[in-house]
Amino acid sequence: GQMYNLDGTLHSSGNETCIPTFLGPLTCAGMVDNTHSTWLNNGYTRLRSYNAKNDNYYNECLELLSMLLLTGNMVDFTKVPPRATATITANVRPAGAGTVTLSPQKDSYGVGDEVTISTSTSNSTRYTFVGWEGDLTGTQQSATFKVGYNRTITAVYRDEQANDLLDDCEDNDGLTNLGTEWFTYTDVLDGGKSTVTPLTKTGETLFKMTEGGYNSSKYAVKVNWTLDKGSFDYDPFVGVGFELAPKAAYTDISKSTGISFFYKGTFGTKDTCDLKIECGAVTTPGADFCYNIPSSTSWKEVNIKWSDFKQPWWVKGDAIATLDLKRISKIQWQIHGQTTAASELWIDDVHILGLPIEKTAVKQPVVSEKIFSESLRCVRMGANLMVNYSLSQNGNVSFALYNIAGKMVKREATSFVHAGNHTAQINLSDIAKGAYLLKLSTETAEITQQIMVSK
Ligand SMILES: [Ca+2]
Ligand SMILES: [Ca+2]
Repeated sequence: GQMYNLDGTLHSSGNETCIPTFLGPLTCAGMVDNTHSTWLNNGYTRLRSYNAKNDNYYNECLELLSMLLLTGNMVDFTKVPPRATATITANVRPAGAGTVTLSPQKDSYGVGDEVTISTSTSNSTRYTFVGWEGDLTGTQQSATFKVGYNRTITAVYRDEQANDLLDDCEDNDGLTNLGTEWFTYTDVLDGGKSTVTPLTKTGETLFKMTEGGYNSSKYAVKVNWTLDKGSFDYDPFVGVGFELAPKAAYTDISKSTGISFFYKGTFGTKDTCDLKIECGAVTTPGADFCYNIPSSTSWKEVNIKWSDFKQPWWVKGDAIATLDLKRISKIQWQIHGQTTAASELWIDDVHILGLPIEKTAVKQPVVSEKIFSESLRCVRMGANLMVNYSLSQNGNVSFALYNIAGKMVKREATSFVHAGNHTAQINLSDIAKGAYLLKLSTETAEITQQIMVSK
């Protein structure tokens, strides 16, 4: 079960995924005087953190009711008449994608009235309806409900002409359309024993797509994992994600409004999948803004506004940050939990909504470069790759090209080179299209650079 310290924080022996059964009353107990404001704040913050979780019958409503009753702030219905009317505010996102109709259409509805809400697009070749957001869920374009409270409802559309596709994976490389890498990671460096397949390694092993994507497409991102905490103190984790800029640099995505993608995957009942944004404004480890992704056995689309991302429930004080969209380095799906479950997650058709993404030169008949060291640069000249590099001392130098399976496909003979700047020429005419790693080796150092060869 769940245990609390008397300041409202979780007790170390407590189980943080359990339902917060008596947290509401406990929090109320902190209201006796203002010396217990930390206790009250901790309890309130924790209650709010449960809004996306299925905590069954001890839900937030009961918690809040108990708080209201115990504090005397509960409305006295013998004196105050219950709400008789409510309003419905309807929006469309992105603006201009369509219209929303309420039937009957009124400024104010009587509580208990039945209302049908429906949406249609302004341009069916351009916009696809994704679903309802706010005070209505579901993916049917028409829905009927009974009025009970003021609702704000948004019809969310996907703009098929928006040039914001991050990756549909169809080019079957380990890179996004920004030219940045997909990657995976585990808790092994923290003492955990979790595994993820495929496992990438910066600068060495590229992510590999899997056949069988959303909507009968050819490829998608897929990871398999097992969770095992080993000697790690906290919940074991694995993750998959993409960089927005190479080498953990920050990118400005403030022109965008959110992220959409298709996924399917199942997470154990005690496990969670969070979509996390790595932002330069967050300096406390683990305090990243995140959004909970529920299990789905079939392909499902989600469309999330940046403002829906929240920091974890335990974040307080200096760890509280603002999501600065001008300083984003990566976005990743992290699965963490308490089981040793093995499962899988598929991801496809990722859009950074509203961010203009011009597909990089990866598909053009050139070699796209990615610099891992300032001393190694590649430029395509016809069928040849011109490799510019510099040596700090005289020595023997060799070049080798590896495919993403790690197999050497080409090797240039070792030669003795003096210190300074040099250019080597590697013929690529017999190299098949795809992603490769170029490795420069001396007696004392190795430098690798990822290159894309397109014909
Ligand atoms: Ca790609
Ligand atoms: Ca695909």
